[in-house]
Amino acid sequence: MWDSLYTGVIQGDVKLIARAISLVENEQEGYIAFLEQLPQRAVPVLGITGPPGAGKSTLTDALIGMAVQQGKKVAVICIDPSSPFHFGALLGDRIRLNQWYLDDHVFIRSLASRGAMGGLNPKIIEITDLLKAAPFDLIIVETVGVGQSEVEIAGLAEVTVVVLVPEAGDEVQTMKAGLMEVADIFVVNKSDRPGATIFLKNLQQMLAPAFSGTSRLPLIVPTVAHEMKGVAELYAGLSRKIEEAHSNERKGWLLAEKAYQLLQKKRMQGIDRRRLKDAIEAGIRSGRFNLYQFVREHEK
Ligand SMILES: Nc1nc2c(ncn2[C@@H]2O[C@H](COP(=O)(O)OP(=O)(O)OP(=O)(O)O)[C@@H](O)[C@H]2O)c(=O)[nH]1
Ligand SMILES: [Mg+2]
Repeated sequence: MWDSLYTGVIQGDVKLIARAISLVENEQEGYIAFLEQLPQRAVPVLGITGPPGAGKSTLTDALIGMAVQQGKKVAVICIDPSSPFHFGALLGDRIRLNQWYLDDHVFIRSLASRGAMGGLNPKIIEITDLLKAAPFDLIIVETVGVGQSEVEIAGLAEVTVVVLVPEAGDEVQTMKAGLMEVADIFVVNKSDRPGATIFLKNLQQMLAPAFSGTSRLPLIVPTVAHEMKGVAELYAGLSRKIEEAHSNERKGWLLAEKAYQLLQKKRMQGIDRRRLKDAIEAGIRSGRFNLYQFVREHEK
């Protein structure tokens, strides 16, 4: 079974790619050996994050259009948060990216975010690596910026785009330091809305001192995604950032970050809060519970 999946992935058979993703997601026996066999092609991964409804899917749609026009093949992963404050994401993406579902230059897959912290999908590293073995020229991962996801995306993507909207004024004043560090490009989408010019200026003023003297000053690109305004500029900026990412030391850091996360998951395997609580309660009932002794016994 894995042999035919291997061939299918390499050849870009979308049905077999979809099946391989499901099997990896479900940790089907043999999946690690399968991943180890896959060739690692240097396909850039682009992360798109930002608050709910900022226009990430509309931008993704526009970027797919530009890439396809150049004859490129694109894979898109949409992470649907399973969190209660974001209903209907799946349907929204389906509708907005609809036109691409039947295009053989484009592969689209939705994955659930299963992390308690609103993070990405637990197998997102493995799944993007699987896609890198297939004949795609660009991989886009769209994720709603809640909880940990926007910091996680930066550990996954060569280039991270954070999409903001003018209404986010106050949020940006108190922008999480993490968000500022992860962005290679800030898109100010919905620039047709009132307050866009002031917002843009404030963002520039806020970022400039933070990055003065470094070469990592993020680009700021205003867009009106559904009218394709600014999208060509964004695409050009992206291409430049992707090239930079290939030529600098970021590659080593990215791989280190991935190795760290994979090792962390492996070491934490079988450790589960509910089971810990049950064991602790049993210990308390027996009248001999000591936290440090408990931890030492569970280290192995
Ligand atoms: N006025 C205006 N509306 C826009 C713009 N870009 C997108 N929209 C609209 O904003 C809404 C949300 O767009 P999406 O692309 O689904 O946003 P998203 O960030 O992918 O949303 P989630 O995935 O649900 O978080 C849609 O109704 C879009 O048509 C823009 O530049 N200006
Ligand atoms: Mg979306």
